Amino acid sequence: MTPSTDSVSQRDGNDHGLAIDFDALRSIDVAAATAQFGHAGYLSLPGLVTPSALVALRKEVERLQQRAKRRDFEMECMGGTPRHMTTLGGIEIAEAAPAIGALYRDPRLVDGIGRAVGLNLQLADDPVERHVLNVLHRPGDTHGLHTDDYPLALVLFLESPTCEAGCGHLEFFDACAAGHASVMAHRAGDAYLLRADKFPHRVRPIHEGCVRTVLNFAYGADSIPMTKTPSASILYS
Ligand SMILES: O=C(O)CCC(=O)C(=O)O
Ligand SMILES: [Fe+2]
Repeated sequence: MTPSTDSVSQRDGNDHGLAIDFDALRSIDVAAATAQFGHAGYLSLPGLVTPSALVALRKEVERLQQRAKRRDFEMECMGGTPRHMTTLGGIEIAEAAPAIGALYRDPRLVDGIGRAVGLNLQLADDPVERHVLNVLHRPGDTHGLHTDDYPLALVLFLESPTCEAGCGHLEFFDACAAGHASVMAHRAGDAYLLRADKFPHRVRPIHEGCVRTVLNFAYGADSIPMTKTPSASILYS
């Protein structure tokens, strides 16, 4: 599937009440950020979700969790890697939490992150994959190694383990530097951008008492062709 062709300026809606830190996006050092993202495939956006947006998003997600589905299986199309998590796909999120859909489309967000990574972004045309909820909450829960279909993932942390064991850390691999893994810790309120179609990534398992809740926003980019896999429809339908 190809990215949607609607232009950012035509998109609706800043009226979602989710005041994430758009100023921080505007004040990013673009040259440094694009260089880092181009090289590492990753850009950290600590504190992008302001304390008030965190409260509001958690309220939305609390409602969504009633609809979320438990998943325990191996994803064949991603090398049989494990999925032990509770998820909700974009169609249900759009229905039950329209504010999250409006934030996903907000030109201040889309243009801000696009500028930071030097890409002209497009909204994902797949309503299932465009914004998803991933919750790790049982001992051993993990989101196993995979790549995404869409090139850019923006991951927003609503809850994140703070234990010493590294539960829920993001691990991603540079396909060009065989075997080199980067490991990143994030706190609630943090966000990151990942070149998710190119850098295989996974979330390390959590143990008893840890909870990790994220929203993942997926975007296409004008210059990057994509290959659709069945993984999102398996995990989020
Ligand atoms: O939870 C994360 O940090 C990564 C999420 C992810 O890889 C995905 O939803 O495709
Ligand atoms: Fe991913």
